[in-house]
Amino acid sequence: MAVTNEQQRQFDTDGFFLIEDALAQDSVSRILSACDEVDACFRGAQWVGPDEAFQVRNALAHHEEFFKLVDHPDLLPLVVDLIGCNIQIRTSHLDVRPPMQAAAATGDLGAPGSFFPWHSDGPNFGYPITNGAVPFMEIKVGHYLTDLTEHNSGGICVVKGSHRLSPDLIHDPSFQINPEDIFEVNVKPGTAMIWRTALWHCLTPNLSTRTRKCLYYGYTHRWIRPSDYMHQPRDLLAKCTPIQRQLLGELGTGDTNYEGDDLAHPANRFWRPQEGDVPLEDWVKR
Ligand SMILES: O=C(O)CCC(=O)C(=O)O
Repeated sequence: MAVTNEQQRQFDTDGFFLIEDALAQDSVSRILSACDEVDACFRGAQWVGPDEAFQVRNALAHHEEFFKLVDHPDLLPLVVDLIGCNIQIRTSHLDVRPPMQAAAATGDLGAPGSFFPWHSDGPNFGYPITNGAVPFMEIKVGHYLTDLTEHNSGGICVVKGSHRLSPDLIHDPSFQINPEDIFEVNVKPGTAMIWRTALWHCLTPNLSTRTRKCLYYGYTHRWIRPSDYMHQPRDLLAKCTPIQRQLLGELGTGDTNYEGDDLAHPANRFWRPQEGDVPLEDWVKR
């Protein structure tokens, strides 16, 4: 529907691509205010100090501005093109990273034991490794809301092409990441990154004077369980469109008969969707 040949090539080869101005500046400003509201609400309650990095999971349920990004009209078509239509959100998170002391920049980028070591995303016990790599399980859309154009401003770094390697190598002391493969995501506010979460990633220290704020939305196949929720709050689901309901892990019809009526042959409708369960499928066909 939407992905260009060049984006697809970058996604397959490097594991990610960037979209400048994915969010307009007025929208970035509104989302930044939402970040501050959510931060004010959760940080104190979790005893996190004002200078410490802070994360809120299942962010989409905590502010209307975060919820709106679930089915962004320009980005969702890219996601669906890349991973398919039988998908849901596994996780959504807000990450807030205040400036750090320069001492935090000593040591190697992403070293084990550092403030943010190299890793790829996955559940406890890991994703299965198939032919030496993680099968294509998940995409994240990262929204960068603050200025990250300077080196060491707390931006994410990814290792190009690392989705084609086993994450076990991250912990192999004899394996050296080629410095030329490390890409520091130095971007303007409003830029989005679409990436495979099997990519190895870490963060640079935030030695800028600005607090870095960003949001992530991870989309995965619906036969995988979400990590942030089993079911989203009822009041949130009640206001969803069928597509939003699907993305929030429910059947698009709103039906709660998840296994069908055949007691002898129950069939989970995430695995075997019935008519209307995957509204994104109809949307693609339109
Ligand atoms: O960019 C960040 O602050 C954290 C990114 C990350 O580690 C993740 O999304 O898994």
